[in-house]
Amino acid sequence: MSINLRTVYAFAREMYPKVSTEHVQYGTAGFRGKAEFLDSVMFRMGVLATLRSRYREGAVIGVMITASHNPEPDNGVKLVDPKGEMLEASWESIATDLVNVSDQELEQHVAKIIKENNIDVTTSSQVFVGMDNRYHSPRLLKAVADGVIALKGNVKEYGIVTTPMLHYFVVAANTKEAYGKPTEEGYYEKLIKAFELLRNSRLENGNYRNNIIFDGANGVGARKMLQFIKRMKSSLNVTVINQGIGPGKINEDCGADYVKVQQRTPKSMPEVEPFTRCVSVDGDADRVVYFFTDDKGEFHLLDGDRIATLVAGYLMELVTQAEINLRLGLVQTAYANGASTDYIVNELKFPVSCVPTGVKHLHHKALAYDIGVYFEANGHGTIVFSDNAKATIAQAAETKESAKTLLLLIDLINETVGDAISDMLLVETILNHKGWDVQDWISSYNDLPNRQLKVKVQDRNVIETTDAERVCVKPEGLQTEINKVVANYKRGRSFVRPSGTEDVVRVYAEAATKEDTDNLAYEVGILVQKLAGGVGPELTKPGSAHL
Ligand code: NG1
Ligand code: ZN
Repeated sequence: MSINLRTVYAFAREMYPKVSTEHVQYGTAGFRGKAEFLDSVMFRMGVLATLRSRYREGAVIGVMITASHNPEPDNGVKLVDPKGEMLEASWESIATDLVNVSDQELEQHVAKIIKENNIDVTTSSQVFVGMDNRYHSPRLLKAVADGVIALKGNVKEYGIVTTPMLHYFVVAANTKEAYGKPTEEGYYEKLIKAFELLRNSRLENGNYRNNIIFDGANGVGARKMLQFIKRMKSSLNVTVINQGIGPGKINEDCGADYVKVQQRTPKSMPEVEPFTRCVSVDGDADRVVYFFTDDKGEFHLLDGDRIATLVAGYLMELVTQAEINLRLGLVQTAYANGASTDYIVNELKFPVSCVPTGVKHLHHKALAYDIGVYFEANGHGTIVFSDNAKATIAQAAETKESAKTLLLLIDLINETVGDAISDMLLVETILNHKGWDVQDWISSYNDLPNRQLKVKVQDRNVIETTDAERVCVKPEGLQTEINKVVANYKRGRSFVRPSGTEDVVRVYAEAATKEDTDNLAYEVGILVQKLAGGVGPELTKPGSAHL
């Protein structure tokens, strides 16, 4: 097979011309931005995925089109590596350069990537593409597919799928189906079978009730949950809200990000009994948080930290009962609630590490353990098991019930990436086994009040951080000022970092009381505005009328 790089240029010029010269960067989750500027980015990512597949000797590479929890007008693209991981870091800069060259430079630039990476363009390649249900996603999917075709690669379109489903398909194909069948049906089958065996027809237990409200964020998770319901033998009664069939927009006033950041129920929440278990996922269903309202109407959140501690504690119990020797560890980011870290270290006595934001960092660190549990506070996370862990557990399962349970849990968990639906089924399994309702779950420790703010600045990259983003090294002096402010608050902690997915600086604050937390976040936000080139209106002081 011979390829003609002229074709790439011709496609780009005629069908996917670059309409903006603004520099874009492959960030925490690939490229994101307003959909109307993304056609040329998508086409070029199709080209890159094909090159990467050839570079990896024909292994399947995934391309997911989604802007996750972002508003509806946004879209984005991220590449999935052969083992289901995020694109290797050194290729992120290749992606960034490729997307930023002009149409005229494109042909030569592609030739340069091929040469520098010794890519044999005569070999075959395979790219899997999936998308969320934004109205512009089909158009962008076609652009990715054309990028693959321009380089004579093979493309398989999965249509509307969740991000974790696409990761699963990639791994299933690359393991020659050892991980499962690379089809939508194969995915449902694998998860539902494990879930139903784990229920073992005991649908309710102790305080655990078999009903849940599922907020689908008007995204792809809602559609897929409906498919799960069709296939589950009423092992769980799920009511899906924000299904995406009404006027509601993806992630608008609903979904995991809204519930977590606003710390309130989705706007369209129906009247439910106090203490009803509810979950929210984000637009592409790779994040999940739980919440409930108590008998006084007060909102309570059970976020990624809660899920992580629940899962870690349970896995430890099973490993202990199975009398096997495995290294367990939990990975968090600076956004983890301080109370959760204290609980893990002091109560669970579980090794815990902190890494920079972004799943790739968490996933990577988790691989260092036999059983690595990782979760971001926003509900994105999963559990990875080493080959050694799998072999040890399989052997123990010949005699120990708890090891049998562990084997089923491995099937239920989507190890490739955070998977909202798989994580939810995992939490449901654990709560059922423990006989817990949300009150039992939330009483394991008390979250510190916390608050996030977004601050607009001229150039967010003036902020540089170190120590897993907990310390800001640039602009000079900002950290010293933050330290002074934090010192005034009991149990105060705050840090700032540039977002990798939005053009903002994020401020995180936690403290002993809600009032203190709001004030601390505000004070640090003002420092960012002053010392890091803030633009736009001044932040509103907590307690004032506009808040
Ligand atoms: P940024 O925008 O870099 O903060 C957000 C989340 C990440 C991760 C990515 C990818 C927070 C504070 N940040 O990144 O954890 O999930 O989006 O979707 O939640
Ligand atoms: Zn997402």
